[in-house]
Amino acid sequence: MHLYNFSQDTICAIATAPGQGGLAVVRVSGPESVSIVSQILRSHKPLSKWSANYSGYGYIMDGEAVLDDVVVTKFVAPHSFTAEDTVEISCHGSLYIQDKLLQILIDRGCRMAEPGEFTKRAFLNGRIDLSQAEAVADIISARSSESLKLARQQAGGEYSKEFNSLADRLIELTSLMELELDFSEEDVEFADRDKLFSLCSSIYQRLSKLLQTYSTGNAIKEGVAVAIAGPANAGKSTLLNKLLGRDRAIVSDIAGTTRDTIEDTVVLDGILFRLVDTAGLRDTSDTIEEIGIKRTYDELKKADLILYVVDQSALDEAMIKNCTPILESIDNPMLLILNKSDKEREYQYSKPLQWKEYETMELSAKYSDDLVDLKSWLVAKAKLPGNGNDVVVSNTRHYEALSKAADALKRVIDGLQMGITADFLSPDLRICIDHIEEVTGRRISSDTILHHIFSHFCIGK
Ligand SMILES: Nc1nc2c(ncn2[C@@H]2O[C@H](COP(=O)(O)OP(=O)(O)O)[C@@H](O)[C@H]2O)c(=O)[nH]1
Ligand SMILES: [Mg+2]
Repeated sequence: MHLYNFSQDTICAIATAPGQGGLAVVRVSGPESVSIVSQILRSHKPLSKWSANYSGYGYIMDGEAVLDDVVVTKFVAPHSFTAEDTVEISCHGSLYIQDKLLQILIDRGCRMAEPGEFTKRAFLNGRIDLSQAEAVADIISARSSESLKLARQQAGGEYSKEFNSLADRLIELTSLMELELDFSEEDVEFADRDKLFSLCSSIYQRLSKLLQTYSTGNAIKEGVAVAIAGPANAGKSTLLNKLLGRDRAIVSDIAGTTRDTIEDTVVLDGILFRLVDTAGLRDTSDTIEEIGIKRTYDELKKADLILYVVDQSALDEAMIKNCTPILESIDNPMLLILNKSDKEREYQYSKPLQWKEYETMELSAKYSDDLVDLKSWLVAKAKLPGNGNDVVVSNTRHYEALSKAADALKRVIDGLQMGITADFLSPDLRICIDHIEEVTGRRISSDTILHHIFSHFCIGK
C-alpha cells in the first residue's frame, strides 16, 4: 500500500550505476523539484528563471559550504521523461557526494524514489503506455544489438498500435453482438454471422502469429540457450572454448573432465548466445559426474539450440548405439557435429551412418581457426523470420496475456461455428479484449500489477 500522495510527492534518486564513478546523475522529479533544488543551488541566476531544457553550471551548497560543482539540467512539465518538472544534477561520482546530495534533497522535502518510479510516473501521467515503460527496462538491460532492436521496437509506437488496433476491432465486434442482444426479442440479426466469424478468425490468426514470435523474441532478449552435449571426450569443451574465443572450460583427454555444466555468453552477429558446456553423457559410477549427467539432460530440455558433438574418428557401433536413443529423444533444433575431422577414422563401421535425418556438420574444434560455418548455423537458427520490422513479442507478461486472449477468442470462434447465441459469446469477447489491453495497460487499474512490474526496474529509472 502506498501511503503517500503519488502526484504531489517530489522524488529523488541516483540514476547512474551504484558505486564510485567519474560522474553521477541525481534525478529529481515532481512539482517541487525546481524549488527544492534552487534552495541548494548557487548559480548565475535562480533555477526558477532558467528556461526549459537548459543545462547550466553551479554549486551545490551544504549549508554555507560547497559540496560539489555540478551541471544541472532543468525540464519543465510536460516535456520531461516523467511529464513532470524534473531536475537532473550531474555531480562528481564520489560515494560521499552522492549520499550527501540525496540526504540534502530529502532534508528539503524530497522522498527517495522507489525502483522504476520515474518510469511509472511517465506511465501514470500518460506519456507512455505500459509496454513502452517495460521497453525502457529492456533498453537498459540490452546486451546485444538484436535485443536492443527488439526493445526499441517496443518503445516506439508501432508495437502498442498493433495491440490497440486488435482490441479496437474486437470492441467494434462486441458492440455489434450486444446490439443484437438488445433487440433479440424482435428477432432481428444485426451482426452477420459469417462476417463475425471471418473477423474473429483473422484476429485469431494474427494473435497466433504474434504468439509464435515469442520463443525467438524471448531467446534474443535473454540470450539464446545453446547446449553442447555428447559423449565424453568428443571435444565439447574444446568447442565451447573455440566459440568463446578463450579458454573457459578445462580440456583434457581424460573422460569425465567436465562434471558440471559451464555457462558463458558470446555475441555473434548481434545476437547474444548462452553457451552451456555439459558433462559428457556416459555410464558412470562417480556420484558427482552422475549429477552432472542429470543436469545435461535438463539442459537438453531447456536449450533453444543443441550442438550434439561426437568424435567421428572414434565412432563405432557401440557409440552409435549409445547415442541414438539420446538423439531420438531431442526435440529442439539440433546440429550433429562430427568433430575431429582432422583425425583418421579408427573404425570402419559396416553400415552407413544411420543419422541421415539429422543436420550434420563435420569440423575440427581443435584445429579450425574460426568455425565460420558453425557460427553461421547458430545465427541463422536464432534469427527471426521476416524483415526485422515485424512486431515481435519478447515479454513474458505480454505472451501470457495474449495466450489468454487467444484462448478466449477460440471459444468465440467455436461458439460461432456451433451457432451459439450472442449472449453466450460476448463475455468471452470481453475477456479477450481485456487481455489484449493488458499488454499496453489500457485496462490495468490494479496497483498490485503495476507495483509488480515496476519493482523489477532499477532505482533511478
Ligand atoms: N585431433 C583433435 N582432437 C581434439 C579435437 N577436439 C578436441 N580434441 C581433443 O579431445 C580431447 C577431449 O576434448 P574435450 O574438449 O575435453 O572433450 P569433452 O570431454 O567432450 O569436453 C582433448 O584431448 C582435446 O584436445 C579435434 O577437433 N581434433
Ligand atoms: Mg568437457
